[in-house]
Amino acid sequence: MPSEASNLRAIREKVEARERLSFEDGLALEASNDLFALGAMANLVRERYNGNFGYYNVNTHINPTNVCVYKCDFCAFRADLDDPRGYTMDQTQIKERALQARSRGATELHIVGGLHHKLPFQYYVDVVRWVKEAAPEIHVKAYTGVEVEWFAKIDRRPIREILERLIEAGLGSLPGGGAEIFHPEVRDAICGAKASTETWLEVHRTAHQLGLHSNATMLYGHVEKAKHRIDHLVRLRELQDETGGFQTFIPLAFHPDHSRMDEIPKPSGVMDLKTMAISRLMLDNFPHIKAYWVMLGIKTAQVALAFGADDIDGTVVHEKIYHEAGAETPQEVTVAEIRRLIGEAGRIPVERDTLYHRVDRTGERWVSGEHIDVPLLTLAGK
Ligand code: V47
Repeated sequence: MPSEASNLRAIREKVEARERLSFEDGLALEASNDLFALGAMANLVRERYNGNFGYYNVNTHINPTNVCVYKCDFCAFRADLDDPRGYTMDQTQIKERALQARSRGATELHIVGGLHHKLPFQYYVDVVRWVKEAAPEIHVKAYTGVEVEWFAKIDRRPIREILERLIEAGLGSLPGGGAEIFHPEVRDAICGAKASTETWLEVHRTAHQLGLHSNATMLYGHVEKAKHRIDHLVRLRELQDETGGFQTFIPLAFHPDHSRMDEIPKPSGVMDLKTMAISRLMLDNFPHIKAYWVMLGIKTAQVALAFGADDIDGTVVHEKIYHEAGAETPQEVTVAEIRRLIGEAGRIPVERDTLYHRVDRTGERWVSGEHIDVPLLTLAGK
């Protein structure tokens, strides 16, 4: 049996030689508590791909409804149809939110929500249309793979047609939610009713074929084990090999408050940083890894910029999913504060739009500049 240190040494040599890490390598990384060694390896890859840049964007969240047919164990956001907490936004409210985002200079609206028992697919199409009518220049990143599969079910159409109708209405890309943990031992236990792993991957595959980019997430720190996290990353890496359509991976730390798993403690700082680093190392074909400050906390997100992350998301306003689950982060941080945090971490702050173009704010209105190309390397071991 090789010792833990010699295991890590062999992995470091692979990383330095730009070789792909195996499932077993992933497990060895998970078994290590040498946080500095993990961070140093992840940082090597992070800097190879994204140099010294630390990206952020200016965005707003809209959660059009919290009423949801599914009862995922981790969710504190959902409400039943007859729950007094339940809400559904109408055209006026959606447009107001889009105009507010526009006046604050947002380049992106992130739209996700519940799967309402009674709303037709047309409502979700209209949400996109209303936003584009109010703020045509804002990129709409909307609806997780789980929502898209729900639309296909209620509208009795194939996933491809659902996506085509959303694109026609103004959809710009898909967010990464709904992935949770792909392995059936965990998925069936915490959210078995909703879109299967295969369907989630199929929605993203189809989106990529239609020319959309998308993100991917992993919800960690609940009942899953190391092998489930590595399995999750490997499945994403395989789809990315096939399509190349993913932009960013976002590891999401579980927030237990008000959920059906509220007896589970929050993931520790060590787990947050380890998961970030391992994600960067395993997902060698993803251009970006995001430390989503809303869920990690601003301090951990800042440190994560040295553990594989190159992005800390946006100035997020009106986020509900984590805040309902006990996130203590503010609803918003200012651009000045984000830039200061990135700069203090020794990185160069760069504002990007959703599709990773540099944003130029020197004129009266923002404009998207050149695309940030990430030199993804041909892997020797592939
Ligand atoms: O799929 C729900 C997670 C996701 C909890 O694509 C929870 O840029 C922790 O996907 N504790 C939705 N996590 C959010 C999401 C996302 C966030 C930021 C950026 C992007 C992007 C996507 O939130 C859900 C689920 O995995 N979630 N409840 C909770 N209690």
